[in-house]
Amino acid sequence: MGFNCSRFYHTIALKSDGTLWAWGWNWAGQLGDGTNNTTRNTPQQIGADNTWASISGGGGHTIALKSDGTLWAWGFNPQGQLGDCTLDNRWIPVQITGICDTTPPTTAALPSGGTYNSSKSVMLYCNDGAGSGCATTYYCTVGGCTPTIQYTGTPINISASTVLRFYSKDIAGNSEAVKTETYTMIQYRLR
Ligand SMILES: [Ca+2]
Repeated sequence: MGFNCSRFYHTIALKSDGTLWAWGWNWAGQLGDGTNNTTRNTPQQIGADNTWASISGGGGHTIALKSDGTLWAWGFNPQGQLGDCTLDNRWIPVQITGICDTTPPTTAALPSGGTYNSSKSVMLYCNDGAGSGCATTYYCTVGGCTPTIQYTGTPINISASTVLRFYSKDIAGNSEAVKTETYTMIQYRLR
């Protein structure tokens, strides 16, 4: 178990199982438990991840590394000390990429919508250009739906006329507007 006490009354602990715990004064969200100004007098687990590797507490903020080498920060941020390209206090860990990315990614469906006479396996491709990188793509296949199904890279099988709606988020948290592709299936019969 590793400990790090910051100078301003919050404590961060890393357990040997890779989980992260915090308690103490939380005036700027520095505990990372999603609350602000909620003083905690017992250890709170921060998220559910068990891949935390290293921690450091600042004045009102916390910096941590995961075992995959990614850098995360949260808490007090009026001078940009988190490095997340904002001056907003963060109440949960946010990934610090070193890239100030304010542009949403762009997602394309392949094949695109159209009229087909056989079922299609549709892939979604997210591109974030030189930004922070694509994080998650969501889709749904009922007309007018809100995309909430996480696209995992497995093709979406479209065997009947379908309105596919989808969008992606990048690592910096930018979301693109929901896109729509309409697939019309025509059945041919042998006479
Ligand atoms: Ca971006």
